[in-house]
Amino acid sequence: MRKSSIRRACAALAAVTSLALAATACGGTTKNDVKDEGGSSASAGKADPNAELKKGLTVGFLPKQVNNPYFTSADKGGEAALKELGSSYKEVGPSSATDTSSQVSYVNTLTQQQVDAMAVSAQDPGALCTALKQAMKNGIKVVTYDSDTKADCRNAFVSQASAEDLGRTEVQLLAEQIGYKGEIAILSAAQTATNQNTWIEFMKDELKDPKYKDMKLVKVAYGNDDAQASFQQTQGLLQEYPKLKGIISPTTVGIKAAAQYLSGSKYKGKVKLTGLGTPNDMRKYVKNGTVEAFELWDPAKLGELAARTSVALVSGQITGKEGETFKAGDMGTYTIGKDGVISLGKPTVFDKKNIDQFNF
Ligand code: RAM
Repeated sequence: MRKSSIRRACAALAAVTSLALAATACGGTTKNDVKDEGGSSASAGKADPNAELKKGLTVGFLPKQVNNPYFTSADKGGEAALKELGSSYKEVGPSSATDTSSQVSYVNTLTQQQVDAMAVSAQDPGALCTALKQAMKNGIKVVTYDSDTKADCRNAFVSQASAEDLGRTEVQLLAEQIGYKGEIAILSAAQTATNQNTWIEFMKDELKDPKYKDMKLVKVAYGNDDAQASFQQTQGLLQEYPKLKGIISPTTVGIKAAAQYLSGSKYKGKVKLTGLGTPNDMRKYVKNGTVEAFELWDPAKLGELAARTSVALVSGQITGKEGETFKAGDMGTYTIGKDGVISLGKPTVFDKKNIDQFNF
């Protein structure tokens, strides 16, 4: 029996006390009790690709932010997949994308509740590490999705697309729209967000190419995935840089708020806007000429893949090591890449020609 009462007590203790205290109080824990002591690089045991998928599991989803439509779609995808697989879903999470301490508490709660796996979109790369490692010590499989932590703080990361592709293509999209000339700015989410910061690094690298020599990145602003703050940051950017030619907002909350601001201003159609948005949020701004093109993946598919990865880990089909493969239902076969990263696929670019074909 995996969940002995001793383990449950130790898990609860460990989640609310320091590691050292829990280790002392629960001393004598055998290697079999502690299934997995580390993340992707340190996962114990060997994968058995033919292992049967377990049923009756509970997987907890912990998004960056619960009241963000992007995560509502993503987590619904996870919920539907778990239902199909005969397991249960639960969702917990903060309402602000900058409430890292709440995210830590939610990890501890899921650990105390002895879920079988948790799927986490990290607000901050390092802040959750201690809590996530504690969860793994208690035999809970940890998958990050959308926004990663450090590689040794989880078993696998389900990534939306190649971070490099996303960063570079957003610069390419904007460059085409502004004719490779002029001042540009980035409107991001939280300053600590692993996913946005990784993409921004690739944007900066892309801008080093001589073909962008007449483009200048003047500022990276942060709207914290808050609609009002993102709206105000957009307004502030245009006040500070009246010659601004374009904005990249690699966040669904940010791009929507920026589009809303531009659409009602004298800058509509003149200051170009691209980035990552949902077709449903952006449709009206594409149709009214505020936005030409932007991109995204299907959030529900990301959530589905996070759920299927969680169940494959708990079932022992994979451990998170590079090269392991597993079948993710109708989504097909996925191979784990370097550092335990599983990539959903390529994003879609939306514009007025194709936007009506999508409903998310
Ligand atoms: C927001 C969040 C999320 C990001 C999307 C594109 O909803 O910041 O983490 O992946 O935008």
